[in-house]
This record gives sequence, C-alpha cells and structure tokens, in this order.
Amino acid sequence: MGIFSKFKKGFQKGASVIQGAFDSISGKAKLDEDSLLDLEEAFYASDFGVDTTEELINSVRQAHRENKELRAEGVGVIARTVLKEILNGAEGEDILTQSNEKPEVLCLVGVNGSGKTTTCAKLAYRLKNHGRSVILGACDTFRAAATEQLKEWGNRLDLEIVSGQHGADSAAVAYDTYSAGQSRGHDMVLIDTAGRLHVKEGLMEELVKLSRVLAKRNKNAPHHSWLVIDGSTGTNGLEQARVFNEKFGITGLVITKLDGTAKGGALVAIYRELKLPIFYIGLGESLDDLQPFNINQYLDSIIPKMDDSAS
Ligand SMILES: Nc1nc2c(ncn2[C@@H]2O[C@H](COP(=O)(O)OP(=O)(O)OP(=O)(O)O)[C@@H](O)[C@H]2O)c(=O)[nH]1
Ligand SMILES: [Mg+2]
Repeated sequence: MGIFSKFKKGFQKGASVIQGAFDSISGKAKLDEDSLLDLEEAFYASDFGVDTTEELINSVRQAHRENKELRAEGVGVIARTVLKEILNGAEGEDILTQSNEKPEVLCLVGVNGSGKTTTCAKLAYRLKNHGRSVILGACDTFRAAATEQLKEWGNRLDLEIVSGQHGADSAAVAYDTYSAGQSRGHDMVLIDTAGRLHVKEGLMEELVKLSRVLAKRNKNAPHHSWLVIDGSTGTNGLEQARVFNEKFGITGLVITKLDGTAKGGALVAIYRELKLPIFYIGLGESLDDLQPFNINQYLDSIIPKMDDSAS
C-alpha cells in the first residue's frame, strides 16, 4: 500500500465524522446555521480542540458573510488553509536524513502503553531498510517482560540488543548500549524506556539521570528525545507532553494509534500548544505502519475534497 493510501486508511475513522458534516452541507441548497453547527460538532468530536475549532468555524462564517454562495468545496479549502497555517513547522525531518554523528542516540519516552517499544522496532526496521545499522537498548528494566518484548523484535529484525537484569539501573543499560554501539560502529542507538506517568517525580528523575549518563559518553547524547503519545487518547497527551518537555527536554513527538480513532484532530491541538515537531505517526501495529508526518497528506486524509460542481 502506498504512503498516501496508508494515511487515508489510517485516518478513515476521524475523516468519516468530518465527511458526514461536509456531506450534510453538500446535500443542502445553501450553507445554513444547522450545517455550521454540524461542522463545529464534527471538529470537536475529532479533538481539534477549542481554539482550533473556533478558528475554523469563525473563518468559515467570515467567508460565508462575504460570499453567500460558499458551499462544501469552499469550506474544505478554508479548513485546509486554517489548519495548514496552524501546522506550519510541524513536520519533523525524517530520521533517515539525520546523521551528524556516529552513533546517534534516540530515546523514546512516554506514559505506559503509548507505543514506545513498538515504535522503537518500527524505527529500527525503517533505518535498517535504508542501510543504517542500529543497536537497541532495552532500558525498560522496570516492567517484567519488557526486555523480552524488545528482544523478540530484535530477533525478528536481526538486530543487536543490550539489556540488563529486571530491576537493573536503566541508565547503566543506556550507557552500555552506547558503548556497544560505538565500539561496533553502529549508526544509531535506539533506547526504549519504561512507561511512566509524568506526575511521578521519582520516575521522571530516572529519565533525567539516563540522559545525564549518556551525555557523559557524548555531550550531544541523547541527540533526539522523542515523546511517544497515544493519539487515540486525544488531547490527554497535552499535559503529559508539557511535563515531559519541562523535565526531560523533548525534541520531538511520535503520535501513535491514529488508525481506528476518531480523534485525528488531536494532533493539531497538540502541535498548536507545544510547537514540538511531529516526526512520525503510527497508523497500525505492523512494522511498516510508521509514517513520517506529512502535513499535506494529513490534511488530504482528514478534510474531504468536495466538488460542488458535481452535485
Ligand atoms: N493500532 C495501533 N496499535 C499500536 C500502534 N503503536 C503501538 N500499538 C499497540 O499498542 C500496544 C502497546 O504498545 P507498546 O509498544 O508495547 O507500548 P509501550 O509504550 O512500549 O508500553 P509500556 O512499555 O508498557 O509503557 C501494543 O499492542 C502495540 O501493538 C499504532 O500506531 N496503532
Ligand atoms: Mg514498552
């Protein structure tokens, strides 16, 4: 399946709510208050958030005041323009094009179950397919079976992996992974960390320590600290992101589980608030279901392209 089809398929559920509102506009002779309310509700339901929804609806109202002939196609154009402006700068550079140092270190952090380990495997797969050598650091020494989970991915992808005993110091595992990565000439060190609630001070401190220990090996490490957010929880990810960023210094986001959720708009709310680049989005459980975030593809998937002349 091509990248665009994946985007479109992934966002199907979110897009269908918005599509319904656009269809209702299309089905009427003119844009009326009911249609505008339906549209507003669809934007809220998709979790674009209050500010973005208001901006979208106000822009549509304004355009309608100036042009009473405004129909679904025009509304789509306005929605895209407004969202594109908000998302300006949201596209993170593909990790494949970043290679300033060897090894480069990428840490994946986030709350429990957000998709860190799976994202780690998907990124390793992507890097490997592009000829970059990867070593994995199983730094989730906290949850029983976490190391096994990463090892399974490592075996499947035929990758080297460094791990520690259950309960071992995760910073020490990170340190060892860096050392192994450096001595064996790997391009990239991917560090999987334990899920932690942003409100748990002690666990957040552990991350700070992990980062500090890596910096002892290389003052620029970790080069990337990405927060993995479960997109299906909508704007709940916002508060997590704020705290992780404050404590740990996040350089970018991965937003997972955008397939099968009607909350695809949360991505806009999250970027609007945090202005942290979104590097990848997760659109499924398979290895190739991680896609670089692309604003145009996202907009094409979530805002229907209507053709009023056809109706
Ligand atoms: N549908 C879908 N499922 C995903 C996606 N990313 C991860 N998952 C699933 O989410 C579940 C949790 O993923 P993990 O990668 O184990 O999450 P984690 O953040 O490592 O979890 P902890 O280590 O327990 O904090 C798994 O069943 C994954 O297959 C995605 O983009 N889409
Ligand atoms: Mg995990």
